[in-house]
Formats: sequence, structure tokens, C-alpha cells
Amino acid sequence: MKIIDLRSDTVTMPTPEMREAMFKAKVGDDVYGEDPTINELEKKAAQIMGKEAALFVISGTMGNQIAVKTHTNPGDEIILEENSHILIYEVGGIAAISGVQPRPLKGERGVLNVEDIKKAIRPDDIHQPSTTLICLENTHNRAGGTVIPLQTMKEIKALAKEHGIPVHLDGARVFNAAVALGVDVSEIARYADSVMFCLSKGLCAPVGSVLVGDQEFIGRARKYRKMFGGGIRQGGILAAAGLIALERMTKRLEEDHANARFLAENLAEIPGITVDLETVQTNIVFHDIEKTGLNGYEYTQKLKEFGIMINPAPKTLRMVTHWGITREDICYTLEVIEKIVKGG
Ligand code: TLP
Repeated sequence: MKIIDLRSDTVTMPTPEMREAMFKAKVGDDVYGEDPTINELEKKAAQIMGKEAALFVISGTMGNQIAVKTHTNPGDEIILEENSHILIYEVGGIAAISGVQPRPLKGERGVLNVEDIKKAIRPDDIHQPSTTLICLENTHNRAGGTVIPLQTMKEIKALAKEHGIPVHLDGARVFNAAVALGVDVSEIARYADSVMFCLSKGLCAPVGSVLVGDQEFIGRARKYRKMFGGGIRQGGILAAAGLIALERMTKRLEEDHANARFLAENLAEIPGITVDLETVQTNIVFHDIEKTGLNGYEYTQKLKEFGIMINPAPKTLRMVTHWGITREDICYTLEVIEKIVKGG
């Protein structure tokens, strides 16, 4: 039975071209700055994002955590969205590693309000922590792959600049955001001082993310990567796949978005299933099964019997489209869901 894995775009496999490039990759010791393939990837990534420098890291989590560490001091406060990945899914790293406290703000479909940020920036007061970082997430995972409008990013960056606060963008899926907005990715990156983006989600590389920023920031971040145990020696084998991710796989994300849209619109037609179509802007689809009377855990178990994988949750379930998912797979998934909802 074919497995249709809709749990995440992290499940994507390296393409045959990536495996070939990995096999042939020129490598060296990256801790000495001598891995030519990592150097090439970092140069290309900085160029694409319109930044001075880049740092190859093992994961998105490591990239975000290094960014927070590099931008802040213990006791500082950082502003972020209440459902952001950095707050919810990074194992309390900002507290444990950087010693900062979060100031979570409620976003509208993952998008922070500029006025709310303004009110949350701490005044210069001997009693209060200093606000030293604003984190954004584009696209926003838990909000359903939603995109931050460029104008909002611009306004947040202007406010941050006024207060001398840097902006870090968790751009795990920033190429999806660029496709949805129809702009070059550097148009998004320009409104952040640092950006982390993933090569290993919709872009299909087996491992790796990149942190970009100015020379000085990346220099300090490189030292923290070493401290975190992330010096990757002959990591060019991984960077070789990353280069293909950057050069080729960014060009096909539109297909995943079209599949997600098709899935969402058809799911919404199934009696008892609710989809907020407004949130379906990229490759993520959340659907609510509460009105079907089904239990989310039993539902995902039944789907599994038909070869369809979704992460279990009580009633609101996520599906993510990616390179391994075809339109045919989506049609089959819809047929199966309809059958399960009808009690089949
Ligand atoms: N997200 C994963 C899980 O951790 C939830 C997923 O399946 O979507 N930022 C954002 C916005 C992310 O969605 C993720 C991964 C990361 C950072 C972390 O990337 P990795 O998994 O490489 O550490």
C-alpha cells in the first residue's frame, strides 16, 4: 500500500539529484572554514536573502535558538506570537539557553498587530526587563501556514528600529511566503535583521537550515553554533543537497499550494468538516472534525489503515502538502475521509 504522509513537509525525502550531489560533494573541515560546499551554500543563501552573511545549521530549532542567544542577554524580554514555534515547540530553549523571558502576544491568524507590539515594548524603567528582540514567523505554522503581509512586516520593522530592537524572522517556510506573496524572498527578509529558513521542509533537503544576517551578527552566531555542539566538520555532504534545495526546489512550491487549496476546498464540502479557508494560503491545511462526532485519535487511526498519515489531535488536525504528495494522493485522501465520515 502506498503511504500518503501528510503529517508534515519535514517528511520529504531527498531528491535523486540531491543524493547524486551529496555523493560527489567536495568537503573539508567546516570548523576551520574549509568546507567548500558549505561555504558555497552560505554565500548563495546570503545572496538570495539580501544579507551580508549566512550560517549553515543542523535544524530550524538550532537556527532560531542561536539567533535568540546572539540577539539577547539573560534577563531580557522578547516579544513573540503566542502560538509561535519558538515559544511552543522549541522545548523552552529560549529560557534554558538564553535566559530570556517571553512576552507572547495574540496574533490575528498568526500576524502580530503593530499597535500591540508598541504597547508591549518595555519602557526604560529600573524594575522592568529590557525588550531586546521581536520574533516573527512567516509563514506561521500553527495559524495554518498563513503569510504576514509585506506592509505589516515593514511597519513592525520601522517600529523596532525606532526603539533600537532587532527583528528575527522564523522563516522556516519563508519561500512558501514569497510564493504566496508573489515577491522575491529578499523582499521579506529586508524587514528582519536575522532570518532562519529551512532547507529540509518543502525544499526536500535531508538536513539543514540557514541563519542569515549581517557579518558581525553571523560571526557571533558562528561561535554560539560551536558552543551548542553544532560545528559540522565535513558537512558539505549535507550542504550539497541544500544547494539543490535552494536552486531548484524553491521553484515548485506553487504546486504544493495548489494541492493544499484543492484539498481544503473539497474538505470543506464534506458534511461535518470545518475548514477556515482564509488560513489556507500556502501548503498547510487545518480541518476541524468536531461536528462529525468522530474522535480525532480514532479518525487518524482509521486513516492510517488506508495508508494516510496525519498527526493525531483531539479535533483540529493538520495536513501538509509537499513534493511527495500528488494531486492523485489528495483525491484518494478526500475519498477516504468522506467514507470515514459517513461511517464506512
Ligand atoms: N516544525 C515542525 C514541528 O516542529 C512542529 C513541523 O512539522 O511543522 N519554525 C517553524 C515555523 C517550524 O514549523 C519548524 C518545524 C521549525 C521552526 C523547526 O525546524 P526543525 O524541525 O528543523 O528544528
